[in-house]
Amino acid sequence: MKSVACIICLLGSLLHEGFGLKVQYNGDEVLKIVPQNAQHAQYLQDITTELLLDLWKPPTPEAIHAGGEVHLRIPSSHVNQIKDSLLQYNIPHNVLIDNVQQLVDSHKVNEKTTTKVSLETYNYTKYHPMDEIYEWMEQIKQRHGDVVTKHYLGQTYERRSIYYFRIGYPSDKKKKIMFVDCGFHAREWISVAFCQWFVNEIVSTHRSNTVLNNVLKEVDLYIVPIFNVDGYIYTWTTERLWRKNRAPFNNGSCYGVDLNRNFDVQWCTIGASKDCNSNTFCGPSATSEPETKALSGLIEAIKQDIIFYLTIHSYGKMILLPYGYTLNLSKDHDLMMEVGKRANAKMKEKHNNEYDVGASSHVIGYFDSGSSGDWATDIGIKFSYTFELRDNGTYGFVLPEDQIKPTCEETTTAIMSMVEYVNEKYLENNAVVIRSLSINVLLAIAMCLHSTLSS
Ligand code: 0X9
Ligand code: ZN
Ligand code: ZN
Repeated sequence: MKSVACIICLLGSLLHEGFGLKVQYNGDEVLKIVPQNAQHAQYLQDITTELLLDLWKPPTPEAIHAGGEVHLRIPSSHVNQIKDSLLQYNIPHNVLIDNVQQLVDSHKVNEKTTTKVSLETYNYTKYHPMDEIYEWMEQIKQRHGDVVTKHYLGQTYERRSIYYFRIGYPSDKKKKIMFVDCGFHAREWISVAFCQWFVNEIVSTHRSNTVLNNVLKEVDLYIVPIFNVDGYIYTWTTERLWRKNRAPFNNGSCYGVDLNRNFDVQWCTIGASKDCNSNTFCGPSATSEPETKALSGLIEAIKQDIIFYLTIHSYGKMILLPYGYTLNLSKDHDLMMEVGKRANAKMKEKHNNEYDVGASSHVIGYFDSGSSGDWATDIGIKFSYTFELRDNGTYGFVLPEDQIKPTCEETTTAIMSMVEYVNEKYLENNAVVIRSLSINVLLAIAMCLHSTLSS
């Protein structure tokens, strides 16, 4: 009798815990390590490859080099051994996170919500599970039909729907487009939180904000709030630190393509892996993944109208320009730097926080190929930026919820400066330009008067 009760109890707790499949990070540490020479770098590459360790920065072992910061999660079982070798080889290091599980657990407060999602009470300073985000998208569409339409982008590997919003006022003329996507990498939760924040910001201010009001007459914002739906769900149910999608390979012996290595641009030539165990697995071929097919299909179809392509990641506090696959600069690099630096300066005014702005291969410390940002540039989209939001590694992918608000505020400020740029340079019916014109005219008159009077 006792054993029956015990089994029932066990079954119950298994059900409650999602069959107890959740990967635990008890006692795991994230170390910041700075290899001083080639041997140090080699040692770090060897252990990450052999032990299949979870690299947080750079995302791929080949990219570890002397002088470059390495952020590495070490399972509790290996912490002492690895710290000992680091000391023995004199490799400088310190602890960024001393118990990953503890940090992960601090975010799980609202995991099981029974209350129905309502826009009035939706908390934009919390991370939300996928079912709530689906419900939120539906409600945004219903409530804000005056500016928002919701569209089907395509299907994930596990056959879930990916959606995007088109935000703008109806117009007879062909509209320009600013495209924003979030949630490429599953564990980068702040990215997904940002897109929700940003959409909310637009639907709540589009009438009162004159620039936005003006821009939305001639420009549509396309926003994909969450691209890698399967991966994101997996980070909630099973493995918080998952990065890729959930496509199986080699008869299910390994899973997941890095969606930011799967685009058809210099595919898998550098900074990507052909090994499906790797966090930067580029997939069996370019655009092999249904997610990649869906996004590149939509963007291809509207690319003549897209002025800005923005893709939101974390972490590292960077605004990255193409390219990741070469040190060469893109043809509009100087102009893009100007616009990027301006966004950064505006952002600094918000919370006195600055990001690094520059070509990806020059700034991030590693190469990559097959990224959506580089692909967008090479199909002819003029402004393509990859944002890496907060932080710099203190919490890394497990950014505490109290940083959602400041992060989203500063990022909104940065992107709004790009919206202002579009307003200034690309719109026919532009209030600010007209006003600045008349200021110039006034100035000219004043100068004429001045010179006539003083002569
Ligand atoms: O490596 C990546 O995919 C991105 N960093 S992350 O830590 N979020 O994974 C950066 C991609 C930037 N590359 C280009 N713009 N080419
Ligand atoms: Zn509205
Ligand atoms: Zn990312």
